[in-house]
Formats: sequence, structure tokens, C-alpha cells
Amino acid sequence: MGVISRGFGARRREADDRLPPGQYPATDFPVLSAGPTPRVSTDEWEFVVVGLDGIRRTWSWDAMRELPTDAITTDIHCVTRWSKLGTHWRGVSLDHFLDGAGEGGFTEVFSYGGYTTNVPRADLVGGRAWIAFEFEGEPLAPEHGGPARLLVPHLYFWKSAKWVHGIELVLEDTPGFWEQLGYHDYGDPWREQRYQGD
Ligand SMILES: Nc1nc2c(c(=O)[nH]1)N[C@H]1C(S)=C(S)[C@@H](COP(=O)(O)O)O[C@H]1N2
Ligand SMILES: [Mo]
Repeated sequence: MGVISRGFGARRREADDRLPPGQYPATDFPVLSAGPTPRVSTDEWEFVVVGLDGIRRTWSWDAMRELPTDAITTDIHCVTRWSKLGTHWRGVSLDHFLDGAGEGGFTEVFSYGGYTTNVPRADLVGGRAWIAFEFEGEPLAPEHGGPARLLVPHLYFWKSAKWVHGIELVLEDTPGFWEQLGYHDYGDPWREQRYQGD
């Protein structure tokens, strides 16, 4: 019996190391949407980057899909306390889109359907954020943000805007949809930045 409890104990501790404070591991993949699911076909989909210079750059679906892709294995953490460990995605690093659009400052991410969220520019570059279009080897389902969503796994999952349409670079941090309703402007799960003031 002693051996078995030690075994479970060690496994338990291993899993817990990957869980930020106050999170539990989910086995399902909950859908959290503030409104109806917009249906965006890849024919009409475009990705827009408005640089600090005010210049608007756009990519069609085909142009986006011509860029090099990354296979991403990562943990995701929702502020409602579920985390999903070891999820698999495919996407294009945001470095490809933000390069040359201006350094420093913040971004306003906007989605089809009207959702917005704010992220410092530095958090979207350096291979830490993607436009993701595949989940577990399948095209990303509409309810999870398909055809493409932002994936910023090191921040709470509300920063990973579903049905992403574009990013505007700005000098001042401007709260997005959930941030205006009291959620944290940055949202680091390891520092439990759930609400303004955390
Ligand atoms: N456009 C859009 N993106 C969104 C949301 C939303 O309501 N609309 N919800 C956010 C929240 S709070 C979370 S936890 C995740 C949920 O993603 P999922 O539904 O794929 O689990 O998407 C985030 N991105
Ligand atoms: Mo969330």
C-alpha cells in the first residue's frame, strides 16, 4: 500500500506543477462565448494589423496559410478555474504579422462579432502567441473560434480571442470586453491576476 500511495502522490504533484494557483484540470473543453458564434468562412476571413504608423496591413486566409506554421503543445487556463493540460494546436506565429508594425506599446485585439481584448505588444511576439486554426489535428470548430482564433497560452484564456479579425497597435493600454467588466488588464494565471487590482 505504501508504494501505491507514494506513486499516486508523485503523479499528483507532477500534475499540480503545471496548474496555476486556484485552477483544476478539465477533461472536457468548455465553450465560453459572450455572444452568438459568428460564422466566418475562410473566403471572407481576413486578418488586419494596424501599425503604430496607422498603416493597415491585411492578409487573406490563403496569404495567412502560406506563412510557416508551428505545432504548439501547451496548457491553457480559463479564469473560471478550468485548465486544460497538454493541448495541441497548429498556427502561425504573430511575429510574422507584427514585424515592422511598430515596437513597444499595447495592442487592441478585435474579433468578428465585436469581442475585444488588450495585450501588451511584447506578449504577442517572441514565439508566444499565434493565430491558431487547428486543434487536436482538426480544423478549429466554430464554437472554439474557428476558422481562426488568437492563442496566447501564457495569459488567462479570455485573452485568446476567438474569431480573431485583427490587431491594432496603440501606445496606451485600452481595456477590452472583459477588462472593462472588471477583469485584469494583464491576466497572468501564475500571479492569479483575475480581476482589476489583483
Ligand atoms: N471572440 C471571443 N473570444 C473569446 C471569448 C468570447 O466570448 N468571444 N471568450 C474568451 C474566454 S472568457 C475564454 S475562457 C476562451 C474560451 O475559449 P473556448 O470557448 O474555446 O473554451 O475564449 C476567450 N475568447
Ligand atoms: Mo474565460
